[in-house]
Amino acid sequence: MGGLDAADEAMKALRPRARYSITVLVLVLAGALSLSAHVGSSDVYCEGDAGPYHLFVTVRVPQVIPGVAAIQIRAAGNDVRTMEIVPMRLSGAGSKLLPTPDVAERSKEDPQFFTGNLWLMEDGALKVRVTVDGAKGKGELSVPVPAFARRTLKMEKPLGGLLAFLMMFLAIGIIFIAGAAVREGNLKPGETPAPVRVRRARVVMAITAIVVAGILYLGRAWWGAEAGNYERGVNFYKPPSAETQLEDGNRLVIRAKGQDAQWSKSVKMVDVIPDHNHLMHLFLISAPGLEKMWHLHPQRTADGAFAEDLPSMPAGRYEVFADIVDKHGFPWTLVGNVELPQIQGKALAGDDSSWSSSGIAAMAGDSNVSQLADGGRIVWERGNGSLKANTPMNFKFSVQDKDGKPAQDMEPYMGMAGHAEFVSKDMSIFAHVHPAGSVSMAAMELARTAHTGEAGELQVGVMAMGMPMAMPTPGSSVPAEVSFPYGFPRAGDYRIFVQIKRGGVIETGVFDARVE
Ligand SMILES: [Cu+2]
Repeated sequence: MGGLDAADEAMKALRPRARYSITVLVLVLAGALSLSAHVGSSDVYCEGDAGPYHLFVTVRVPQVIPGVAAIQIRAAGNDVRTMEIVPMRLSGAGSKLLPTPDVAERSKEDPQFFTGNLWLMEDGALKVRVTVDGAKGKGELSVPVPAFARRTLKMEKPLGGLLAFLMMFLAIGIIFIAGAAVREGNLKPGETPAPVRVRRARVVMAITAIVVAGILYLGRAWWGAEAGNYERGVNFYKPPSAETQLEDGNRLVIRAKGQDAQWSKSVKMVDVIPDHNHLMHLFLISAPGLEKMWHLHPQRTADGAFAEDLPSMPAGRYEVFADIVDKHGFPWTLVGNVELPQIQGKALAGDDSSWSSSGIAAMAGDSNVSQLADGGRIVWERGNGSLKANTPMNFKFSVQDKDGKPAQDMEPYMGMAGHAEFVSKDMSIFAHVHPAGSVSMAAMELARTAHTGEAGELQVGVMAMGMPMAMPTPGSSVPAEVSFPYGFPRAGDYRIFVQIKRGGVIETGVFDARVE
């Protein structure tokens, strides 16, 4: 492994050293509300196999780090005896050291449902390792968790008041104690202190007061520095901006710019690793209205930017979401927008795809059928209940041919049965999700190889080719039903783009969802 590298050092520098001050802030946290980051979607939803046991794992990532992550695990079968959970670094030295795992508690009402709380002490690319023991022996599943502080919690007024009062009480108390010690320290009971002692006591009290004031001043500066550090950490993990530039009429160049100056030193574009076949997944979504969408795969340029020769596109304003995964397995989504003129470009090729509305332009509130160009359709098996925010769900879609029968010509698209993008109407939430969940496939692969030891070092080349377990290999038959584990981070209107491949053609189904 060769120890920590420069990027790790830079990340460390951002991390507050004293955990205590932050811990106090954590304790003040009452009722975590969830906002911000895949973009706006920080909870982790993952479906996978721990050996013979099929699990649906939800990790509610805390808003502050260190903080407590709530873990919920549903086992598909009822043959699980015990379940243990433990947080670790995704890869590198920390991924091989084993802290003592916690036992996940089985729900009394629902014996297939397990919950637990884990302290996440560090930010960055972590994973939660789930170990299952049961009727079919042992199994293990590692779920990548991007951990980062999303905001600084303000101290509540009553607690602040109480702490200020205690501080003043101690500060003034120590001055009087010092004075009393000098004045009356070795007097016999009932004796009055000599005037010289009284005078000396006053001098000592004055000196103590100056020292105490000095300590308070330094303490305040220390607290300020810690808070500043923490604040920089929060900025560090905010979605970086995608700075775009159009060259030669149709070449879109994208540069990443972090919200913190340290970001570009830590996350180097030359180190970005491929995630399901591509270094970058670029989404251009027409704004407002989400009536058109392009899913493209720009190439990295020699100077650390990414560039794509755009296909023909109408003029307009587009929101830019560009997914990359850094070398630690941490997923970043660059966010921006661009005003494009009418583009005369090449035809779509390879894994690139696009969708534009024909008829169902406006977001419909709720919909469950999406017509495809060849007469087939995709149906969202959404059930009758209303959609609730922050609820783990399995989004099931069945693909039908023009006769309404399950499609027989399904093929893997970038190694998987499907890709889904969940986008809120105001585009403040964007999540690119797969049948294995909201985690990046590259991180999933890092997590897997790190614990089996089968790769040892990060074998980026192998990872680019080797498909993780959730990916069917080309040639194998892909079922006509695809599902995505996910949960909407908050109430509102969403558009879901479901992308599959049939008979060599990439098709996009579009669904609207109103979430309560
Ligand atoms: Cu994808």
